[in-house]
Amino acid sequence: MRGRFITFEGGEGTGKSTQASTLARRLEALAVGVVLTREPGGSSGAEIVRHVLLSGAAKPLGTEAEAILFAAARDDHLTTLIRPALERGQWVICDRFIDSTRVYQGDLGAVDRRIIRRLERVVVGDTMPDLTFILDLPAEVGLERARRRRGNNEADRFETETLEFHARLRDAYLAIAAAEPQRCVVIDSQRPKNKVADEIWAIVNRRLDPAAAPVSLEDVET
Ligand code: T5A
Repeated sequence: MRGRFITFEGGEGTGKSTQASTLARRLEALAVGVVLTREPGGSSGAEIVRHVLLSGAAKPLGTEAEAILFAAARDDHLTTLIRPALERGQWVICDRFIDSTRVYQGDLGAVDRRIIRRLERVVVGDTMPDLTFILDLPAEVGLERARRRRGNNEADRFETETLEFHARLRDAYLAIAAAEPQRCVVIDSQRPKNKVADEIWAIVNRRLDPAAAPVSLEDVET
Protein backbone atom coordinates (compact mmCIF):
# COMPACT_ATOMS: atom_id res chain seq x y z
CA MET A 1 0.00 0.00 0.00
CA ARG A 2 1.36 3.43 -1.01
CA GLY A 3 2.41 5.59 1.93
CA ARG A 4 1.03 9.06 2.53
CA PHE A 5 2.61 12.30 1.42
CA ILE A 6 2.29 15.36 3.69
CA THR A 7 3.84 18.77 2.98
CA PHE A 8 4.37 21.86 5.12
CA GLU A 9 4.24 25.28 3.51
CA GLY A 10 4.26 28.93 4.53
CA GLY A 11 6.51 31.95 4.74
CA GLU A 12 9.83 32.30 6.55
CA GLY A 13 9.90 31.33 10.23
CA THR A 14 6.29 30.14 10.34
CA GLY A 15 7.35 26.92 12.12
CA LYS A 16 7.37 24.43 9.23
CA SER A 17 10.52 22.56 10.31
CA THR A 18 9.40 22.50 13.95
CA GLN A 19 5.97 21.08 13.09
CA ALA A 20 7.26 18.65 10.44
CA SER A 21 9.60 17.06 13.03
CA THR A 22 6.90 16.90 15.71
CA LEU A 23 4.51 15.18 13.31
CA ALA A 24 7.24 12.70 12.28
CA ARG A 25 7.85 11.79 15.94
CA ARG A 26 4.14 11.29 16.60
CA LEU A 27 3.78 9.02 13.56
CA GLU A 28 6.87 7.03 14.55
CA ALA A 29 5.33 6.48 17.97
CA LEU A 30 2.51 4.65 16.14
CA ALA A 31 5.17 2.55 14.34
CA VAL A 32 4.44 4.25 11.01
CA GLY A 33 7.59 4.33 8.81
CA VAL A 34 8.42 7.99 8.20
CA VAL A 35 10.80 9.84 5.92
CA LEU A 36 11.30 13.44 7.01
CA THR A 37 12.74 15.59 4.28
CA ARG A 38 12.88 19.15 2.91
CA GLU A 39 13.08 21.28 -0.20
CA PRO A 40 15.09 22.59 -1.83
CA GLY A 41 17.27 19.57 -1.11
CA GLY A 42 16.47 16.28 0.55
CA SER A 43 18.62 14.14 -1.79
CA SER A 44 22.31 14.43 -2.60
CA GLY A 45 21.82 15.99 -6.06
CA ALA A 46 19.14 18.36 -4.81
CA GLU A 47 21.30 19.52 -1.88
CA ILE A 48 23.91 20.76 -4.37
CA VAL A 49 21.24 22.77 -6.18
CA ARG A 50 19.99 24.05 -2.79
CA HIS A 51 23.36 25.60 -2.14
CA VAL A 52 23.38 27.32 -5.55
CA LEU A 53 19.86 28.71 -5.02
CA LEU A 54 20.01 29.83 -1.40
CA SER A 55 23.46 31.40 -1.66
CA GLY A 56 21.95 33.74 -4.25
CA ALA A 57 24.44 32.54 -6.90
CA ALA A 58 21.57 31.86 -9.34
CA LYS A 59 19.77 35.17 -8.71
CA PRO A 60 21.48 37.01 -11.61
CA LEU A 61 20.10 34.34 -13.98
CA GLY A 62 16.55 35.54 -13.25
CA THR A 63 13.49 34.04 -11.59
CA GLU A 64 12.66 31.76 -14.55
CA ALA A 65 16.07 30.09 -14.32
CA GLU A 66 15.63 29.79 -10.55
CA ALA A 67 12.26 28.07 -11.11
CA ILE A 68 13.95 25.60 -13.46
CA LEU A 69 16.66 24.91 -10.87
CA PHE A 70 14.05 24.31 -8.14
CA ALA A 71 12.33 21.89 -10.55
CA ALA A 72 15.61 20.08 -11.27
CA ALA A 73 16.26 19.68 -7.54
CA ARG A 74 12.68 18.42 -7.04
CA ASP A 75 13.08 15.88 -9.85
CA ASP A 76 16.12 14.34 -8.15
CA HIS A 77 14.38 14.41 -4.76
CA LEU A 78 11.24 12.70 -6.10
CA THR A 79 13.14 10.08 -8.09
CA THR A 80 15.70 9.08 -5.51
CA LEU A 81 13.85 9.58 -2.22
CA ILE A 82 10.13 10.45 -2.23
CA ARG A 83 8.66 7.97 -4.73
CA PRO A 84 10.70 4.97 -3.52
CA ALA A 85 9.66 5.71 0.08
CA LEU A 86 5.96 6.02 -0.82
CA GLU A 87 6.17 2.77 -2.79
CA ARG A 88 7.65 1.03 0.26
CA GLY A 89 4.58 2.23 2.19
CA GLN A 90 6.44 4.86 4.21
CA TRP A 91 4.92 8.26 4.98
CA VAL A 92 6.84 11.18 3.57
CA ILE A 93 6.79 14.51 5.38
CA CYS A 94 8.33 17.29 3.34
CA ASP A 95 9.22 20.79 4.55
CA ARG A 96 8.21 22.86 1.45
CA PHE A 97 7.22 21.46 -1.97
CA ILE A 98 5.33 22.65 -5.08
CA ASP A 99 3.43 25.48 -3.40
CA SER A 100 6.74 27.20 -2.58
CA THR A 101 7.55 27.31 -6.31
CA ARG A 102 4.06 28.50 -7.18
CA VAL A 103 4.31 31.30 -4.62
CA TYR A 104 7.98 32.39 -4.57
CA GLN A 105 8.81 31.98 -8.28
CA GLY A 106 5.25 32.25 -9.69
CA ASP A 107 3.29 34.86 -7.75
CA LEU A 108 6.24 36.81 -6.35
CA GLY A 109 8.89 36.12 -9.00
CA ALA A 110 6.42 36.78 -11.83
CA VAL A 111 7.34 33.61 -13.72
CA ASP A 112 4.48 32.85 -16.12
CA ARG A 113 1.96 30.61 -14.36
CA ARG A 114 1.85 28.28 -17.42
CA ILE A 115 5.59 27.64 -17.12
CA ILE A 116 5.24 26.87 -13.40
CA ARG A 117 2.36 24.45 -14.08
CA ARG A 118 4.17 22.74 -16.95
CA LEU A 119 7.30 22.20 -14.86
CA GLU A 120 5.08 20.84 -12.08
CA ARG A 121 3.28 18.46 -14.43
CA VAL A 122 6.52 17.10 -15.90
CA VAL A 123 8.42 16.77 -12.61
CA VAL A 124 5.70 15.91 -10.08
CA GLY A 125 3.11 14.16 -12.27
CA ASP A 126 0.68 12.35 -10.00
CA THR A 127 2.99 12.38 -6.95
CA MET A 128 0.89 15.11 -5.38
CA PRO A 129 0.71 15.59 -1.61
CA ASP A 130 -2.27 13.96 0.12
CA LEU A 131 -2.31 16.79 2.64
CA THR A 132 -0.63 20.20 2.82
CA PHE A 133 -0.43 22.33 5.94
CA ILE A 134 -0.08 26.03 5.24
CA LEU A 135 1.34 27.63 8.37
CA ASP A 136 0.04 31.17 8.58
CA LEU A 137 1.60 34.07 10.44
CA PRO A 138 1.99 37.84 9.92
CA ALA A 139 5.16 38.29 7.86
CA GLU A 140 6.93 40.44 10.46
CA VAL A 141 6.44 37.79 13.19
CA GLY A 142 7.84 35.02 10.97
CA LEU A 143 10.83 37.07 9.84
CA GLU A 144 11.62 37.98 13.44
CA ARG A 145 11.50 34.30 14.46
CA ALA A 146 13.74 33.36 11.50
CA ARG A 147 16.15 36.21 12.35
CA ARG A 148 16.37 35.18 16.00
CA ARG A 149 17.02 31.54 15.11
CA ARG A 150 19.69 32.52 12.55
CA GLY A 151 21.67 34.55 15.10
CA ASN A 152 24.79 35.98 13.47
CA ASN A 153 24.58 33.77 10.36
CA GLU A 154 23.91 35.49 7.05
CA ALA A 155 20.31 35.79 5.75
CA ASP A 156 19.62 33.61 2.69
CA ARG A 157 18.47 34.69 -0.79
CA PHE A 158 14.79 35.04 0.14
CA GLU A 159 15.09 36.28 3.74
CA THR A 160 16.70 39.43 2.35
CA GLU A 161 13.56 40.35 0.36
CA THR A 162 11.37 43.22 1.65
CA LEU A 163 8.62 42.98 4.25
CA GLU A 164 6.12 43.74 1.48
CA PHE A 165 7.42 40.69 -0.45
CA HIS A 166 6.81 38.50 2.60
CA ALA A 167 3.33 39.95 3.19
CA ARG A 168 2.44 39.15 -0.43
CA LEU A 169 3.77 35.63 0.08
CA ARG A 170 1.29 35.14 2.88
CA ASP A 171 -1.62 36.24 0.67
CA ALA A 172 -0.47 33.98 -2.15
CA TYR A 173 -0.41 30.95 0.18
CA LEU A 174 -3.89 31.77 1.47
CA ALA A 175 -5.13 31.96 -2.13
CA ILE A 176 -3.79 28.44 -2.82
CA ALA A 177 -5.52 27.13 0.30
CA ALA A 178 -8.81 28.72 -0.78
CA ALA A 179 -8.50 27.18 -4.25
CA GLU A 180 -7.59 23.66 -3.05
CA PRO A 181 -9.41 23.03 0.24
CA GLN A 182 -9.38 19.25 -0.27
CA ARG A 183 -5.56 19.22 -0.12
CA CYS A 184 -4.66 22.31 1.93
CA VAL A 185 -5.40 23.27 5.53
CA VAL A 186 -4.43 26.69 6.91
CA ILE A 187 -3.01 26.58 10.43
CA ASP A 188 -2.76 29.65 12.67
CA SER A 189 0.86 29.35 13.79
CA GLN A 190 0.90 32.38 16.04
CA ARG A 191 -0.12 30.10 18.91
CA PRO A 192 2.33 28.13 21.08
CA LYS A 193 4.12 25.24 19.34
CA ASN A 194 2.26 22.50 21.23
CA LYS A 195 -1.18 23.95 20.37
CA VAL A 196 -0.22 24.12 16.69
CA ALA A 197 1.13 20.56 16.84
CA ASP A 198 -2.06 19.25 18.47
CA GLU A 199 -4.25 20.76 15.78
CA ILE A 200 -2.06 19.28 13.04
CA TRP A 201 -2.16 15.88 14.73
CA ALA A 202 -5.96 15.99 15.00
CA ILE A 203 -6.26 16.79 11.28
CA VAL A 204 -3.83 14.04 10.26
CA ASN A 205 -5.79 11.55 12.32
CA ARG A 206 -9.11 12.67 10.90
CA ARG A 207 -8.02 12.81 7.27
CA LEU A 208 -5.40 10.07 6.92
CA ASP A 209 -6.00 7.66 9.82
CA PRO A 210 -2.37 6.75 10.61
CA ALA A 211 -3.45 4.17 13.23
CA ALA A 212 -4.68 2.03 10.30
CA ALA A 213 -1.34 2.21 8.43
CA PRO A 214 0.63 -1.05 8.23
CA VAL A 215 3.30 -1.26 10.96
CA SER A 216 6.72 -0.49 9.48
CA LEU A 217 9.48 -3.09 9.70
CA GLU A 218 11.93 -0.88 7.85
CA ASP A 219 14.54 1.38 9.33
CA VAL A 220 13.33 4.96 9.56
CA GLU A 221 15.29 7.28 7.27
CA THR A 222 15.84 10.95 7.91
N1 T5A B 1 12.03 28.24 -1.97
C1 T5A B 1 11.89 26.93 -1.68
C2 T5A B 1 11.59 28.76 -3.19
O1 T5A B 1 11.74 29.96 -3.46
N2 T5A B 1 11.00 27.91 -4.09
C3 T5A B 1 10.84 26.57 -3.86
O2 T5A B 1 10.31 25.83 -4.70
C4 T5A B 1 11.30 26.06 -2.59
C5 T5A B 1 11.14 24.61 -2.28
C6 T5A B 1 14.19 27.73 1.76
C7 T5A B 1 13.99 28.93 0.87
O3 T5A B 1 13.80 28.51 -0.46
C8 T5A B 1 12.68 29.15 -1.00
C9 T5A B 1 11.82 29.51 0.16
C10 T5A B 1 12.79 29.74 1.28
O4 T5A B 1 13.12 31.11 1.31
P1 T5A B 1 15.01 27.34 4.20
O5 T5A B 1 16.36 27.65 4.74
O6 T5A B 1 14.73 25.90 3.98
O7 T5A B 1 14.81 28.16 2.87
O8 T5A B 1 14.05 28.07 5.15
P2 T5A B 1 12.50 28.07 5.34
O9 T5A B 1 11.86 26.94 4.64
O10 T5A B 1 11.95 29.42 5.07
O11 T5A B 1 12.36 27.76 6.84
P3 T5A B 1 12.69 28.63 8.07
O12 T5A B 1 13.80 27.88 8.69
O13 T5A B 1 12.85 30.08 7.81
O14 T5A B 1 11.38 28.57 8.91
P4 T5A B 1 10.42 27.41 9.40
O15 T5A B 1 10.92 26.07 9.08
O16 T5A B 1 9.06 27.77 8.92
O17 T5A B 1 10.45 27.68 10.97
P5 T5A B 1 11.17 26.87 12.13
O18 T5A B 1 10.36 25.71 12.51
O19 T5A B 1 12.60 26.67 11.79
O20 T5A B 1 11.01 27.96 13.29
C11 T5A B 1 11.70 29.19 13.24
C12 T5A B 1 11.95 29.66 14.69
O21 T5A B 1 10.69 29.95 15.30
C13 T5A B 1 10.50 29.13 16.45
C14 T5A B 1 11.44 27.95 16.30
O22 T5A B 1 11.83 27.40 17.55
C15 T5A B 1 12.62 28.60 15.56
O23 T5A B 1 13.48 29.23 16.46
N3 T5A B 1 9.09 28.74 16.46
C16 T5A B 1 8.15 29.29 17.26
N4 T5A B 1 8.23 30.27 18.19
C17 T5A B 1 7.09 30.63 18.83
N5 T5A B 1 5.88 30.01 18.60
C18 T5A B 1 5.77 29.02 17.69
N6 T5A B 1 4.56 28.43 17.47
C19 T5A B 1 6.93 28.63 16.97
N7 T5A B 1 7.18 27.70 16.00
C20 T5A B 1 8.48 27.79 15.70
